Amino acid sequence: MSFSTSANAEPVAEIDVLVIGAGITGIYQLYRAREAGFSALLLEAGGGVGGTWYWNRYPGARFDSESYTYGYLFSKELFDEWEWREHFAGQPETERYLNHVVDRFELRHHMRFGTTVTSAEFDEATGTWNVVASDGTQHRARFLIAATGVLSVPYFPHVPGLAEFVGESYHTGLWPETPVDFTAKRVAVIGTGSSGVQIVPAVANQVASLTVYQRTPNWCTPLNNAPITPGEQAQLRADFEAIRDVLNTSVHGFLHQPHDGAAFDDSRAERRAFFEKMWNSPGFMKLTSNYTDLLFNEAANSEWCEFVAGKVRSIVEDPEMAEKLIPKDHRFGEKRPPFVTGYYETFNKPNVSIVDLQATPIVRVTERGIETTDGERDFDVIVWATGFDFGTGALLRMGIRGRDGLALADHWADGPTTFLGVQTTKFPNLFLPGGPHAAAGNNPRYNGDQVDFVTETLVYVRDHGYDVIEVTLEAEERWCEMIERNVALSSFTDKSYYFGTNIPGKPRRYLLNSGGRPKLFKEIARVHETDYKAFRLSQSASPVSPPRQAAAAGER
Ligand code: NA7
Repeated sequence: MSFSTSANAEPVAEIDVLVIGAGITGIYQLYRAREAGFSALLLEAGGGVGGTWYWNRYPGARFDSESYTYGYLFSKELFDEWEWREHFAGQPETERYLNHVVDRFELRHHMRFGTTVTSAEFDEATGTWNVVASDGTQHRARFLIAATGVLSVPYFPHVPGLAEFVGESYHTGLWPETPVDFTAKRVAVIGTGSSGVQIVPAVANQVASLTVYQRTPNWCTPLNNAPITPGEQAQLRADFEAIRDVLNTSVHGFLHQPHDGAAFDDSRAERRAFFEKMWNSPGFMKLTSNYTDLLFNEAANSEWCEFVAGKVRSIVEDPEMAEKLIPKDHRFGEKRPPFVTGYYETFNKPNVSIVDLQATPIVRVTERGIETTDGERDFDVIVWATGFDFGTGALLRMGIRGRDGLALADHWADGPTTFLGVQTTKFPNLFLPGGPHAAAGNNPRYNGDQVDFVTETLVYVRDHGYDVIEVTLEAEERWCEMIERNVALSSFTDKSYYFGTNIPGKPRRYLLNSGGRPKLFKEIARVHETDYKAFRLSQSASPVSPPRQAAAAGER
């Protein structure tokens, strides 16, 4: 890294690659950029490594992808030496793992924590990004890689009186490093998405009372977690190459084998037995290995829903409570299904109650608690498990400006436009792995594909003597049309936050990659076959540093 002086005499750190975010994607991107010979620095708003797995440290936070399918696959040594303790690791184990990775590959030295990016502006003359951070540091980067994650801006609903509550108040996605003591406290949890249904059973035994404020119940099914036995550990190590091959190529990025039959190929009794098997299967298998037509055949879906509803009724002793916990407004797969451990059982405890916000909506938060249309309840702790500004939240809050000072927030006023979820027009040298249009399955696998592609792209630019790369409008439009076209093939509807519909005023746009991994692979292959025709490559007018391996410089 070299240092020069800016107009206002602040030192400016110059760097090839500036990564924003020390989550699973950013860590891998930093590793790959350095391995490819770039000088690289990573800025992270949090006090430590982990991203999602740093901020979401609430009790009960846990993977619902199998641990060894979520972790990195780029190093057999790493895979061999890290022993996940559970098939679905809890947040503390994941945070330890990511810290281990950072230290093992000597990345910490290239990271700055507690550093929020406040502005990032593209300088046309030099083809670089000028980045200012909350600690007053300035950085000039050839390539800016925002690995800021999709679930990194917590959403607090606009409830009157939010700031008036004098007790403790937390959002699951902004959980403090100092553990929260729930002992003998009166606790409210608002929200019953994946986070809410994880924290409820995790704190129920400690609290004096637990009141769950539910607007919409979800189709929760058991996670079926278990410790990884020594025999399984040995098998995982022995199978590393095969596991990596499956995870690097499978449509969803899971190891799960798809089922080969449709629901009504089976008799009713066979379906019942198969659903029982699914109920007892680990995590996402209920989606990835269920009947092939489960998500799109209404009769099959409703039979599965009826099966799950029956399970809820058999677990929850109070029939009225059970009915409240059974979704009535959406089928399985319309929203991202949560996976639970002891969630329904929690409602059999005498100190746990539920407030149905559809019957009695929240009126305001008061000094002492929460007022709904049926009265006020007092609390010591309120937990907001109310979700996130998914996909674009962080990217639109960093003051990113591209060509001609164009703000990303204006460029994406109607929703994100990308090519491969990796670049957007008018923002040269900016890359967005793990952002909108990225995933449609096990996130680290998709985001890892993007990081690999970004890295080989940076190498291509460098090795061909260019220093500016920008996706063409044509390529971006092709990708966006593909996303729109394939939304019909997705089981998610706009009841899901994947459309941004949980945030008032946010444009309704599909924020995942609706074409899935095969489309990503296909387009990446096309980029290679056409020698990067999807991008405009050029050399800036006043390059800051000469290209390292000048070859075919010039505009194209
Ligand atoms: P989610 O899945 O977006 O869940 C948010 C929950 O908060 C959901 O139950 C919402 O009810 C509820 N919510 C949101 N706004 C309100 C208001 N105004 N009043 C009451 N309840 C409200 O977020 P999570 O953090 O649970 O999970 C996010 C992802 O993290 C998850 O999918 C995994 O990928 C990991 P609604 O359903 O909108 O009626």
